Amino acid sequence: MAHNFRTDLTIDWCPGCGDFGILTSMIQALGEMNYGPHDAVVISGIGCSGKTPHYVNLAGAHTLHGRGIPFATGVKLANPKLKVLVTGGDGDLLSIGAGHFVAEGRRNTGLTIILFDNEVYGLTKGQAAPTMPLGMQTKSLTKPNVYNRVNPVAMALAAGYSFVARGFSFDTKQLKEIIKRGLMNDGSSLIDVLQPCPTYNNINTMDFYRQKVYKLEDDKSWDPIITESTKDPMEKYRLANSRALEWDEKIPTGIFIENRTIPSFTKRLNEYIPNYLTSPPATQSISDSKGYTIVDPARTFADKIV
Ligand SMILES: Cc1ncc(C[n+]2csc(CCOP(=O)(O)OP(=O)(O)O)c2C)c(N)n1
Ligand code: SF4
Ligand SMILES: [Mg+2]
Repeated sequence: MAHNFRTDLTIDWCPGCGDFGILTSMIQALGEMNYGPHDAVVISGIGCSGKTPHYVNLAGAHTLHGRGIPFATGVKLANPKLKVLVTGGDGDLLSIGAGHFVAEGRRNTGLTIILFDNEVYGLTKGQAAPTMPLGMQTKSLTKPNVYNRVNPVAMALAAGYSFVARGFSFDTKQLKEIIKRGLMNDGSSLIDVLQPCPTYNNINTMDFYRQKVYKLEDDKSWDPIITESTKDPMEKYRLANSRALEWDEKIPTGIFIENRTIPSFTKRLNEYIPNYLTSPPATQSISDSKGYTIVDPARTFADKIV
């Protein structure tokens, strides 16, 4: 029987919040990938977005603000067969967690990161998040924003994520397909999701996005996939970057880059640690039948002692 990916917990997001569409898309994507309860986990930081693991019927962890990526990296490295999803806000992933966000692109560990992009710190009552443009003033701010914004898609392309995409929380059909493609990627996937926060952000509303978003895939010549036989990968990056920077008139959604030539971090580790992928840490015993540890630190670190 197909696994039911929704827990029966009451969801406490505000009415009209874009988070609902993201959760629906995630749950549909997990179902259509035919995963079982032991195939995937969901890890989050702190924020309204951080509550997502409670609503998905999988193992998961609601960790610390900004620390979803390092926690998830540990999970993935211990058990590379798992699909590890990270749900985080624009504050969580691009402010306090920005260093981890960049490092994860360089590693390409194999995480599927879903960025809940509402331009505000929703949970803490609407302060300006790193995706809010300079000078914008929502109803939750006493003065216009004094910071300039970062563009998560351009940042992910620059950091080296092998799959970079953007969705809109109220286009669950497109978002579900993007999440499935991200989950199929062996390396790390960044999915920026435009998400209204009707409680604190009265500017980036559902109608605001509905009028601006367009789909990259509607252009039949759009081809974001890079393989070993792609003649000019740099041209694909140039095109992806220029689309990523579009914002004022129209906002593109869809897949910007899917680079299948970058080896995942777990494959790279396998070059250094014999049998890492065939017997990763999660499959190894750490205690005897009585529960006593069988790990011998002296033996583990023998070759490190000088
Ligand atoms: C170390 C630390 N600093 C600050 C906070 C307070 N805090 C909790 S959530 C949050 C921001 C949430 O905004 P975002 O990540 O965009 O998520 P959203 O609520 O918008 O989904 C902040 C600053 C915290 N919990 N821990
Ligand atoms: S505060 Fe904003 S982001 Fe948080 S649940 Fe409410 S509408 Fe959604
Ligand atoms: Mg936010």
